[in-house]
Amino acid sequence: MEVYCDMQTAGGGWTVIQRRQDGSVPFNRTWEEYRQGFGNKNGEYWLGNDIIHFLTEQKDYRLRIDLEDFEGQRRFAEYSTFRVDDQEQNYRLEVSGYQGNAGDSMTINNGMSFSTIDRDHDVLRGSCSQHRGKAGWWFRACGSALLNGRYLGNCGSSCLHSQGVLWGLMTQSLKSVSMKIRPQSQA
Ligand SMILES: [Ca+2]
Repeated sequence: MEVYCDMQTAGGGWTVIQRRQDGSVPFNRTWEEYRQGFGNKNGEYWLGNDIIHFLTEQKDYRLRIDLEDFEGQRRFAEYSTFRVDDQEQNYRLEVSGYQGNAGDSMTINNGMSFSTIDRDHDVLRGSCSQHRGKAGWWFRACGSALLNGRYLGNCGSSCLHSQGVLWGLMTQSLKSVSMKIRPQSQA
């Protein structure tokens, strides 16, 4: 299994589990595709829920999210604990210990199962995935931040923002995002 490693950001040693940067890879995917992973390691991808589970089961991991908008504004969010359960538990998310300057848009998803367009595990009657560009995510309700939304590009106010790539204090659909993990024991 090949993955992209970020050896520069905040001490390096990060395994990148998700990356968006140009919209070349669609993220409106099925449960099975999110399970296996998709995209390519030198560009945009989702590593795959099985692998993310496998990694985060072996050791205690932290999560870092780096974000950039089309005006060059860069922010980050870090979580001291990040773990994803197996498929039997619908890849339930455990996340806590926010720090950063991007705002905390993940703690609200703590304890939620993963949802996709074809498997709805959010708390609402409808499908948040359907409402949010058919993305896969640990939706609780449909209004949450979403890093696997549609890559809308630099479309300003003409965008349907609710389906975009959105996070916390970043008000536009984002230009680039990466989610990366590193063992807690690593400095
Ligand atoms: Ca639902």
